Amino acid sequence: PQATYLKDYLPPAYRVTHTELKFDLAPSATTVTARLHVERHPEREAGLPLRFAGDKLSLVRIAVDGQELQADEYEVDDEGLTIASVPERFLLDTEVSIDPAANTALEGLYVSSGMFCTQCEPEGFRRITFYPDRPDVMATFSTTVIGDKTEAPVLLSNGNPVESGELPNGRHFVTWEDPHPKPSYLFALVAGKLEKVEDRFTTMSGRDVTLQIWVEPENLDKTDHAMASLKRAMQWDEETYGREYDLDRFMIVAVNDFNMGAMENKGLNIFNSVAVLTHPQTATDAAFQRVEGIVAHEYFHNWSGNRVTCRDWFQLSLKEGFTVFRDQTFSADTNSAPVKRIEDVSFFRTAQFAEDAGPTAHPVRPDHYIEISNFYTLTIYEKGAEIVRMLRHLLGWETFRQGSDLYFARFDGQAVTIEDFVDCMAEVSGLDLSQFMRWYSQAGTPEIDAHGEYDYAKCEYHLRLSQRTPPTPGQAEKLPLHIPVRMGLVGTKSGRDLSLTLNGEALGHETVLHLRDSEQTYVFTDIDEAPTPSLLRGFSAPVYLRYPYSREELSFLLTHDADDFNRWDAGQRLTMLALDDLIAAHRNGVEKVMDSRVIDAYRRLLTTETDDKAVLAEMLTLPSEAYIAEQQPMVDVDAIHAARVFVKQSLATALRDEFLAIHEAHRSDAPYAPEPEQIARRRVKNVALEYLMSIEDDEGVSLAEAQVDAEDNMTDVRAALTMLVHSSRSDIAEPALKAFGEKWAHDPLVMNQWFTIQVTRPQADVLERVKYLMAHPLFSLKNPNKVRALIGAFAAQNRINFHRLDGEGYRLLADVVIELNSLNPEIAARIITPLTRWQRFDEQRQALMKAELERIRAEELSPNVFEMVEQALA
Ligand code: B3K
Ligand code: ZN
Repeated sequence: PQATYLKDYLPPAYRVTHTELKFDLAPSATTVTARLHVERHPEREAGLPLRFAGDKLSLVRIAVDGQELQADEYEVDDEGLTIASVPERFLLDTEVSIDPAANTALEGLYVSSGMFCTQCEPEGFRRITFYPDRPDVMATFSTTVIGDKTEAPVLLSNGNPVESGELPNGRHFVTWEDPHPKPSYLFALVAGKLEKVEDRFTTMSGRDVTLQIWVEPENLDKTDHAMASLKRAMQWDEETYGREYDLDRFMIVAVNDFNMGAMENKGLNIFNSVAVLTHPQTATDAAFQRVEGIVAHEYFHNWSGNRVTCRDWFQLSLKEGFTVFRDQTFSADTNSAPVKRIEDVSFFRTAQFAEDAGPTAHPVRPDHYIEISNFYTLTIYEKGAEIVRMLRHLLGWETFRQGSDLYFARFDGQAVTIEDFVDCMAEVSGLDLSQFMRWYSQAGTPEIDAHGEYDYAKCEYHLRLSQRTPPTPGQAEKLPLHIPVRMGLVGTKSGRDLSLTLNGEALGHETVLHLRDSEQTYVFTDIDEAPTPSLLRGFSAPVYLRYPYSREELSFLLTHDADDFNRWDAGQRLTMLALDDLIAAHRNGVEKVMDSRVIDAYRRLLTTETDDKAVLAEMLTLPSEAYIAEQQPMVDVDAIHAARVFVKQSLATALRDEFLAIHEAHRSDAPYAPEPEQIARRRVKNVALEYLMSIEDDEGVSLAEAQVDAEDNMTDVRAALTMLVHSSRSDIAEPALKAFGEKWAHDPLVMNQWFTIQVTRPQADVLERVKYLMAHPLFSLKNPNKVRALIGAFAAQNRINFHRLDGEGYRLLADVVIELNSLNPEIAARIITPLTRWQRFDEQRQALMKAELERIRAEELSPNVFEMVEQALA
């Protein structure tokens, strides 16, 4: 496979201004007839051959301006169609035949649970028809869908329906017109036995929009939350960004087989069923919140992505980074803002940091790729969002909003670049953002070392910050970045933020330092008591921050920091210091001793009244094994697991009564609602129960046993069932699992949870369970959700067992990768990730993991898996 380079970008030789499609649907032989209005691109020279992409298409007919082409006038190869000579402007007619039923890659047109659906981003449209399948070709679309009246009573595509009718042989058709020019990746078609839930929204200028969620009939009772979320998102985007919806209808469809969470096709968003369906009995609080975030994310793309799109796929973060930032802010405004930030950052520091430190590290704007589908990564999405967030910090909200308005106004209807976006921000603020642009081109997580000194005599506080970004594959040398460091100084006596004066300028109680050099010292004057610095508040930049905090200082910040996020972070740091000691003790075979300061800190948390229960739940949650691993120079999976269990059990033993009391205080009889206050209560309650279950406290076990039968919500049921299955009480766990499995056998989304609960149990016999479940009639490698729920969860969340020293965990994953490589390359290339991180482990595991990667490399590989394996073994 060949790499594509950003530096080689050229506009296309020919573009399409209007696209007329006709689909005659049949599962194994669908005919796609296309009439494309083609013209030479004004920036390219005349007389170039025409080259359109096409993949797995059988060409039936081809004509230019109505004239059938002779065999020597065109050529079709594995990747597309070439016509040596075409007019400046012409109509291209083609007819191709495709096989949706055989499409297990789930790209292009495929069949999922008997219904036809599409996924075109990034390069799936070329599996539908010959086309300049690139985002800088934007056309209006007119699409006629013909299907069987019984098999496909509902026929959907982008835009507005303009005509429909009956056809011979029990068939019918609907014609859709999308007036907004769009790239092919935003095309969508759905046809099947669907039913809808409908609602309305009136936009700020008075447009009456019909909102529809289309699902299989048995899921009609699971759409309320998605609909409510959609309406909130539409309203929020008007109020916050001045963005209004632009069609008369907005549709969401739920499909069972889907590679990602969802897709923002113009006017017809297609969702993975797990990202849209919720019901108190089948979905957890976390699932409700995820649905809200994803519905909003896809909706927000209507402007950040669809109206203004990407010039080429290297600019992917232009739409994804900005849209993730928008959905994060939306969820923060709708729920607890500090908790949303804590959740996002703990995930980021676990998973994106790991990516940025591994062999697949890449810049937010990569300069080359082999398979673009491999670049829908945490770096492009989440680090891209952090960059946009930094811009917001640097500019302030009002100016940032002006920049956003300018961007949408100036580039509406165009396919643009990351520079175009950042230039708008520079223009409205007058800031020089040229150094800032390095965030897009340099991979790797920058490290900031901070040192502080208080000069009693002069009442000065000196803060020295230095930055460095470690080398990453292909990027040995790094330049200093422009880093916003939000900070305050907390008076050690008063416990309050001190007034900051820097270079004679009074800055209030908090400021944003612009770190631009590799080392800078800031002298704060008139500081009349010794402070403890609170740095990088709210995680104001995606960096590692090192500061030699003592445990006393961390305990102090945990109580007094005015920034909730940093208060939480102080707690995490304090626990991490204890964990570090325990990991070392485990490795050296010495007795583990629990740090009493951590116990004291937890006692204070458990016994101090607080309004924000959601923050409390986060504070009580121990860092995950994956998070702890990211903080270690070399990952010792067993020591990390043992140390974390030890901390949990020590806290549970020392604070048993406090946990019981907290559990009791947070129970509630109110009927389930997915609202922040209730969600927080359940979190606190279940976190407390988890501690009690870690020591299999009798009272804790009875509480868990009773909770498994909670009728009205999956949050409590799943939490309790997980605790039981992960404990040694199989006498209770096994019957409960069985009952659960029988009760929910008809609901695939619940059964996926049933798989996850079992494959994440820490017991050593779990691998047999994984294999057994892979043979379960409800499991299938063809369904990405099931692969993630079973294989993905085992490899990512059951670290001690995945990393077994006999290599059986690695072997199992490699076998799955090899099988998926031919079925669904995109999923194969994602699921392989844990194996690519071999450098982080001890020699024995390194050898085992590399051997599995070599075994995969020996297969005939898709470009997706090929690129991952080559990077991992480079
Ligand atoms: N834009 C889609 C990504 C789909 C890519 C699939 N290979 C989802 C999203 O970010 O909204
Ligand atoms: Zn997106």
